[in-house]
Amino acid sequence: ATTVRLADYRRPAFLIPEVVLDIDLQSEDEARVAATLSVQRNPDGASSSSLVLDLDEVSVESVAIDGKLLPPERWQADGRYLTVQDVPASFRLDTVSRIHPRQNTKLMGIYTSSTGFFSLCEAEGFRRITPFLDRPDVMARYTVTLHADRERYPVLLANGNCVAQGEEGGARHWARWVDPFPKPSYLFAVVAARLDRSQDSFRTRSGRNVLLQFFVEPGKLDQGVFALESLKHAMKWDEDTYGLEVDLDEYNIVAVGDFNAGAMENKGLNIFNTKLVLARSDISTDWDFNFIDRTVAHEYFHNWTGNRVTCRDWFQLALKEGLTVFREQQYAGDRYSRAVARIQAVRNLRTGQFPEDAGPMAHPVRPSAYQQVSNFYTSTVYQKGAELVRMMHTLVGPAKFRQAMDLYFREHDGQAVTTDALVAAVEEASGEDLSQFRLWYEQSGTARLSVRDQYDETSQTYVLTVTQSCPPTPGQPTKKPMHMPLTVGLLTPDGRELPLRLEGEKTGRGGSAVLSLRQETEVFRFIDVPVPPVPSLGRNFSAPVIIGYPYDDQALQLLLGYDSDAFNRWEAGQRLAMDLLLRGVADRRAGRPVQFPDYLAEAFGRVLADAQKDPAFAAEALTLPAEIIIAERLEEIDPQAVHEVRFAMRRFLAERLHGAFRSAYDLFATPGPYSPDAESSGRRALRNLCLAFLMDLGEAETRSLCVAQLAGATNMTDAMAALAALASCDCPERRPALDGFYAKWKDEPLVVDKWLSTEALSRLPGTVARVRELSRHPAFTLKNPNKVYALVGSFGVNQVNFHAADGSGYALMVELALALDPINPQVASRMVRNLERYKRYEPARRELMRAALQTIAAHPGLSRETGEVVGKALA
Ligand code: B3K
Ligand code: ZN
Repeated sequence: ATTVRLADYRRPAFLIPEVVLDIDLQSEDEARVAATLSVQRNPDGASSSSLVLDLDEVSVESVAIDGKLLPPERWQADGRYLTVQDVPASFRLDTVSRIHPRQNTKLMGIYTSSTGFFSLCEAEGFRRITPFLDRPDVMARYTVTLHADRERYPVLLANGNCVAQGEEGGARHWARWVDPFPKPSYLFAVVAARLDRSQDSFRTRSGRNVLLQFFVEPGKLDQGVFALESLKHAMKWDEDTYGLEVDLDEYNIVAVGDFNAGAMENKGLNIFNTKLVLARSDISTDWDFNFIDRTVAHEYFHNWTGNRVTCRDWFQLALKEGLTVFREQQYAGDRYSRAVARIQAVRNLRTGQFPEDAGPMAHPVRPSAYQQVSNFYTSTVYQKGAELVRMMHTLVGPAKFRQAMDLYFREHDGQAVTTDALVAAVEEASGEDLSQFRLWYEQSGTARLSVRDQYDETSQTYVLTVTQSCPPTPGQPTKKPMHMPLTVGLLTPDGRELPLRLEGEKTGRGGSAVLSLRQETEVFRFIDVPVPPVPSLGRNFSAPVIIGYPYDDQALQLLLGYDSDAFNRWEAGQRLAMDLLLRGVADRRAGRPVQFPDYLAEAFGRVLADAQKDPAFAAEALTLPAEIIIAERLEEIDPQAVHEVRFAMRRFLAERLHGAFRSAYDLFATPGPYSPDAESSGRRALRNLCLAFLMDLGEAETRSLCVAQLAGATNMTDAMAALAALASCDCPERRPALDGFYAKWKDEPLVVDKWLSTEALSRLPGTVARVRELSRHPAFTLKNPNKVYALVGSFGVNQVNFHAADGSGYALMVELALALDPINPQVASRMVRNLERYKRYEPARRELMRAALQTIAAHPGLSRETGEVVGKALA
């Protein structure tokens, strides 16, 4: 396997400032691509007599320089490169090539979906359209002419503005698009399809009118209304928050059902997976609405953070993704509950990124080597990348951070830069020395903070001692201490917030202090502390680390009830439950009875009793740590034990709080017509959480309630909550509910996905066989990523059934991943990642998982994408 290294980065030998493409979509099977590139030797690059262009599954027919066809001995095309020999310093290169959209099941480059032709180029898909220097530091102005059948593909789109269009002989038509902004090839996009269109407009604060258009499969325009509203919100938010305006006359969004990613920020032509853009209350849940709003905003925010200022190379992916996820999180915090948005982001980090950081694919936010860049669109780059930006924001404060962003755009607009450009801008605008902070981009692994404290009554001082460490990760046996903010508060034993004053400070700091950690061990001495306080550590999750402090249950109950920081109120509840869950797992494995204390039920009961104040927060606070998060805390993972203990705790709470859950279920009914706003979705979240707890007891009365909710639901949130509860309940109502749901929704692909996923997530025995059966169901196909994610992806995170003790879940994963690999290697390698952490499991499962990985590794013709994952896992 070839490894690409950051250390080997060289500036391109040639630049291509202008690209003219003529794409003739002759049939679904074949398109002719004529490219005219203006090529210049790069004065800053290495000198080379031949031009080497990237190429992938493109057949090159002819090559000409300055209008003269080159004889075959002057150029060679192998599977990966087109090499043109003895080229001048500056010239026009014409190539004519053929591509095969319908055979393109990898869905990278130009491919077909039910209504026509679509494209996805990030990261290395443009080379699947035409030979090119397919790297983000080669930026060009594009002029694109598309030709296609007029009847079958009435909509022809590309980046930028449509400058001309017309009819052609033989029932065909054409359109020409010019994108005025130089861009890297990964932001290139085209669409030629039969689509319905709706339009709107946005007036920028400088008074320009921008045409907004939404394109979707015929008959589904009503499902695009929400996304267009989100787009306008996002445009306004970016003006208000960062002073950034949309820079185009026309901004188009296209929805497509076959798509490898969630969405793609192509300049002026965002292409979205239908799952992340189509919304209607009867088929989309509150969660879908929220995710769609954020994703539309995220792709729009990329127009500045990603498109105007882009990445020099793919090691710098977090430059655009970390920053854009951070902006998306700020947007969500402003539009919904700030605390709930933060809690959800942290839960994401803990379920996705922490395990990744503790496994064989662990890599720094700015990786230093990869085999396949597509394997590095990871939770580390996205979620941890956002946490790094957030830490800088916390360290310098919002005003300086905003100045830093202004500076960043002033200095780097139109450039392809490294992650350092952002750090340097923050440093320059704030005067803060971030040299040590840069280690965050280079070191992988989740850091630990071990916090100890001491109170001295006579001197009224309270001393916090914080020691940081970071476990070894692949290629990084030892780590240096990192610079990070630790936001803390101190509470009196009756729950009041103490003013904070560090020794040597003239004035106090109010109730929260941002402590700056740099040394391995740091000591903070607070003075004028009248009582032994309870520390609130890492408020608002100020750094992406694991904080260890010996809290007792009383301290946690105090924080859960009184901390002024909502995130840490939630965190206290999670710690309270986690301590008991871990004790439970230990007891169960030692053959001791698993029991839970009264105070747990009392603490949860108080949250429920208080829920009226903020139902969305209460729903988060009453959600137990996920199985994967509990597993992460164990020396050796026994997923069955984790599941049983967590389930036992749920049943304990459901029994003790039965009446409270039942009355909250009635109390939090949402009156009036459906709306996905924060308040009503919070009420639904809490109500459905009550239903889920009650359903864990499996009583006939609750089952009827659940069946009635499913039958009477006027929105998908309530329907799905009921269906998911029934799917994990061994009862006569179960099968008819699942079958009925499918029968009702079999013509709505996105709802069929929900059904597949619900079946695959069931905790009941028999799920492995059911998933295998569904993989042969007419509603399922390996060719559609959404179907694969719904069935196989959901199954892969099913902690009980994927990890079935007999290895049947692993065997099924091997079977499906190997069938998928030749069709869509990018998606297949993601599925295989469910096996990568086998070393963390108890011996029997460890061996079964290792054997599964070995079977995959030994498979002839395995893709490079999947090969990288299994290779690293088995190393
Ligand atoms: N930039 C795209 C990622 C596409 C990845 C395709 N392999 C989506 C996003 O982060 O906004
Ligand atoms: Zn992104």
